Amino acid sequence: MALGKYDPEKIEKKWQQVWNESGCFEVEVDADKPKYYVLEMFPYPSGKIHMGHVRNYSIGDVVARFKSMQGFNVLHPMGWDAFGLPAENAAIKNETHPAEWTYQNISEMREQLQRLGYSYDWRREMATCRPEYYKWEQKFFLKFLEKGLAYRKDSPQNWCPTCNTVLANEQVEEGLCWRCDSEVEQKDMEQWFLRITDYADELLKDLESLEGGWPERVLTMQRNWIGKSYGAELTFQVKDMDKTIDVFTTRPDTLYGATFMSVAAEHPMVEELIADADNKEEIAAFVNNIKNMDRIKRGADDLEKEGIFTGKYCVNPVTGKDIPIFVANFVLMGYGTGAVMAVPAHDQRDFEFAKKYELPLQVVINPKELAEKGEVLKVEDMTEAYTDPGILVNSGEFDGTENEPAKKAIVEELDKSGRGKMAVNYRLRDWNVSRQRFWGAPIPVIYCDDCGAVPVPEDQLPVMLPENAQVRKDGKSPLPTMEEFVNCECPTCGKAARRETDTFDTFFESSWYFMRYCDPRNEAEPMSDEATSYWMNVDQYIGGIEHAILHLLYSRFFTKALRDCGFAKVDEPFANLLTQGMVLKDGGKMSKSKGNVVDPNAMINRYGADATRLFILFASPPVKELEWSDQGIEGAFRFLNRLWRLVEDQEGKLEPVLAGSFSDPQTEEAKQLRFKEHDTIRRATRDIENEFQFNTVIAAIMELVNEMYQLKDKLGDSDPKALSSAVATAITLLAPVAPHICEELWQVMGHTDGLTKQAWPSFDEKALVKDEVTMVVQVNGKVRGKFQAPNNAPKEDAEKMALGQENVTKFIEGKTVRKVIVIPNKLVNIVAN
Ligand code: ANZ
Ligand code: ZN
Repeated sequence: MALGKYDPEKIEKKWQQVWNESGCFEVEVDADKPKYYVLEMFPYPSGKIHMGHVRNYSIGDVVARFKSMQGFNVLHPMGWDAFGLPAENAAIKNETHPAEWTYQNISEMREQLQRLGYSYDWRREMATCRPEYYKWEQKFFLKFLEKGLAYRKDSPQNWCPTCNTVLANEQVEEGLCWRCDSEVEQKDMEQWFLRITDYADELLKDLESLEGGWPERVLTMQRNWIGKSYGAELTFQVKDMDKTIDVFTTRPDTLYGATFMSVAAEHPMVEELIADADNKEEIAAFVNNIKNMDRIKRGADDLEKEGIFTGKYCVNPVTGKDIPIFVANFVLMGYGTGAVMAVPAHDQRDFEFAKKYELPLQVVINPKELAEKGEVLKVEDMTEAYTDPGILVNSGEFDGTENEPAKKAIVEELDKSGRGKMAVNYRLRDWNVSRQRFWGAPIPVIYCDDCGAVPVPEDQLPVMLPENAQVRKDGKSPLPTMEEFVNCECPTCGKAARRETDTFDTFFESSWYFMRYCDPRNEAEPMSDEATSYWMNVDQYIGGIEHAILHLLYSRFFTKALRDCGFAKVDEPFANLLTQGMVLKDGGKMSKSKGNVVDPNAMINRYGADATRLFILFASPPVKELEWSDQGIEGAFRFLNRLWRLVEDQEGKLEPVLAGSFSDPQTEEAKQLRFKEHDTIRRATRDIENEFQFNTVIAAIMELVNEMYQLKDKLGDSDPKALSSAVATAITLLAPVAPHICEELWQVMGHTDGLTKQAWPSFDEKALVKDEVTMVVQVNGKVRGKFQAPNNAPKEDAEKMALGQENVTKFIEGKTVRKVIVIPNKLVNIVAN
């Protein structure tokens, strides 16, 4: 029976069904087998997969299939990050329930992923919006409360008075609400926080253990986000008041140069400070204005520095001078103490501020170059702050010391009178997990007039999100108006009470899903120790760089917090991280808003899943950007056809041998093919193991296929298995990339067992040693000829052969050979005169 034309649709469906029925990707804990956990960041069920998904999941699939062929017990799960705002907005638009929209999208996307033939253990699939999943988050939260890792705090939030909701910083555009353009206010709200700052040090320190496994730039981003600063807290006396103000500074060495103080608009002292100012109203209005500014902008470097004098002074503890206290827009309450000792000569923000408000500058750090010449930096010469190291000047007893040691010395001096101590500060803030949204996991708390905030008792979990909720046109969460949800009994005193109507930030769900995958159907606990201690941590995590900070940091935090709450014995979630490059089209990012999206479905319809996968993996290494090209996918499709025709042409002649099995070549052609075959195995293995460079793996396989085309008709009957072995090798190596066609061709060869469980072939060193090599002859350093010599011929033999060359005799006639230098397998240089 002729093989016929390559018809991807037919064979892809066929093999997907075979895999599915055989359950070949379903895995269980198996203590006798080494495990490998490969995970791609799970998708938000937006409705359709895009090329970015295809790239992410194709990379993961090759890793999974490759590791499985290498003998690992491979866990490769998939699921849905199913809570979130888009579902709510879509539901408002279509007048449906967010659940309906979400489940519909999930089923469409699942089908698309299945068409691509990914090797997922689908039994482990989960959607985070299901109570079977989020009930464990509610349980974690109760445990966090018990441990003091979760707490409630009043804090200023972006608030839109028209939409009646809190907005994320990203949803505030130039001070206006992204939806209705109303002016955003800062409103103090009680919110639930997780104490991620308790883990700041461990989160920072453990980044060292990820060195080598994570991209350096992600480690740096995490380090910066945690932002550990070493410095000091210094106390300033307020003039004419029985009050002090503490500042956090990283530069206590500049204390003698502090000529004013800047405090945040939210600083608790502001009201008192301005209480008897003549222009109190003006100051209050200014302060209010700052409070309503977008907090992101307030922290930006290019912010126009603004401030106002409070009317009060404090005393510089070392100079004894009175210095004015300002409220300044760039000082943030959430960092340090919310007050800054301003050193305009050595801090750029203070410099700009001082210039604007004509405040005095005092140089206290002198550049070494000037100090050596006996000069001192002059304020008149400065166009910007001098922020580099130097020698202290105008600093009393500390004059002449280098600024680094002066930091400690000055703080020690102040410490004697209780006015200063060394301090560490983190940029990292506790994580606000409250959202005034409907489509999220309910926070399991009940409010009682008498008992306050009471945790929902564990036996009442899960607190279910009502399925009959009617989303509201105005975008507000329907939860607060649903009596049947809100009204409840206080678990402590039994009085009528109200349920919390905020839901968790959706980052909650993605912070532990990788653990639940280890044991997704466990109804007794979130995950068993047995499962997590076998499968965790994730050996290879793959996803976009956009998650470099938040998702990865929250996941690391959760892993540690869950460990400390006794849920799993894991310290770090992801041993290795690969951030895949973006998919581009015509040089720009492929995205809906740009209108340059290539629909994966259309590509699968036209060329098949294998060609789509092959193109994506061939076009560039995983970490680099990938430029979409129509010719590229056509090329991939052509190559698969070429492989198909090679097998078709040999149908009936091929034998069901394993990759690399042919070993005893009788002819030159067979030897040559065997060499290529083993060289391909060598290169493929090396390149996959080196950052998963599938593109060069595929290039090597293409070369092998070319070689087979060259040699197939020249191979004699003396080497009946030579071609079969090489075909088996090409198919086996290509299987992780283009699994359907390879399975089909494997079967055509006569194999009856599937390709998915075949071992990854190993190469034979001996096959890579060529019998003959070409050597160059030089006379006095000039190339005079070439000759064939046996591989690794002894030096004397090579020398003899070189001297016997006709060309060479011509050049040394009448001369004396003084010296012969032989570089084995390469070159013979004859020195003669
Ligand atoms: C005096 C000084 C002199 C400073 C100097 C710097 C240079 P990092 O490194 O980010 O920790 N600062 C402290 N609290 C602040 C707040 N709430 N809002 C805005 N700025 C604040 O930065 C620490 C420095 O940032 C501190 O050291 C303080 O200014 C300022 F030549 O104190 B410094
Ligand atoms: Zn009560």
